[in-house]
Amino acid sequence: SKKIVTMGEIMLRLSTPGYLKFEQANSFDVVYGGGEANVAVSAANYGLDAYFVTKLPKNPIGQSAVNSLRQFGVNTEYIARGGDRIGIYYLETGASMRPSKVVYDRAHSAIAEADISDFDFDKIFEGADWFHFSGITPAISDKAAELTEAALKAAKKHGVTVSVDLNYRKKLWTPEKAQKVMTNLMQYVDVCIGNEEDAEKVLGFKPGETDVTKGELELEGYKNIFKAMKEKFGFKYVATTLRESYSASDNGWSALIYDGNEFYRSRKYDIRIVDRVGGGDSFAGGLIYGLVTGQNFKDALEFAVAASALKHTIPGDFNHASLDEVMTLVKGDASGRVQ
Ligand code: KDG
Repeated sequence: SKKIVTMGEIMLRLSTPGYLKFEQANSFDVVYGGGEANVAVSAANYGLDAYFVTKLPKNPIGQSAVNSLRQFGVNTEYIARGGDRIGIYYLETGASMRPSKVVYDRAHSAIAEADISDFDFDKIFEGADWFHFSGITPAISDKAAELTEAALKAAKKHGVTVSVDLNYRKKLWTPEKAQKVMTNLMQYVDVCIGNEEDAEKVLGFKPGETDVTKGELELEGYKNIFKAMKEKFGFKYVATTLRESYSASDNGWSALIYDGNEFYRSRKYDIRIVDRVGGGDSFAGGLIYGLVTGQNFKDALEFAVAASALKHTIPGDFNHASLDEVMTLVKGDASGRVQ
């Protein structure tokens, strides 16, 4: 089976039960999650050999985070142990016209302070088929940005295909800093995933004259940006999810991919959101699965968007949808409407 490596931060997630606001809650629900960890769980769920690389403190909370990955079949043998703390994020789930809220408490986490020497990248990428990272990891600290570049160099040395989810996080860095760090990292990337905001904030691509805010016009804007991105960085594929927000809980959900020749838009699902955190990661995980197992890019996109539509119905960052469940949705009723 294919060896997939992802690297980043996994955090303790403390979310208010149900739809309680932070100010009302007397308890939190516990899960673990983080952009690239979520992608590793998706890959493992589909039967790929998924490895997650990070550093976690040598205490019972660090161990719980490791266990949460193992529970879903992610290989944790490359996780370094040590450092002071695990990152935490607090989540209040939105509903109707009330948006979700995220509060980070993650400065100086073990992975943000990790050294390149904590990892044996030659071993990690030996026999690997795919490496995935996101714009979150280089944003957590300058050291983590250096670590990301070291991983990317090793991945390329071993002939590994690389994907990125640009994943702009305004609470972690400014567009100026993001562009400085991420533009340099794009030389290692084969498959680039990012929405319009990511393309602008992380890479500085503006849609130009086109109004990208609505419907088909939005697609025109994406076409301009994707062409420019592919020209500048030579990506093999550029892809994004397309969210139409009817409310905080009801969205239209589809995706777009460009191979340098053709733009392909997936079918659209109407989704009722139970938990949207990890929605983008489940899309990345699905796209990686499709492409690494030899599906053509259109089928891979349909797989990814179906996987990600399902994630929105599942509480927690990880996508627990199985290969069968995703395939059933891909082959079945196009609406996928939740009544
Ligand atoms: O993509 C989902 C992530 O946003 C979530 O898992 C938390 O990693 C996280 C982050 O930095 O926001």
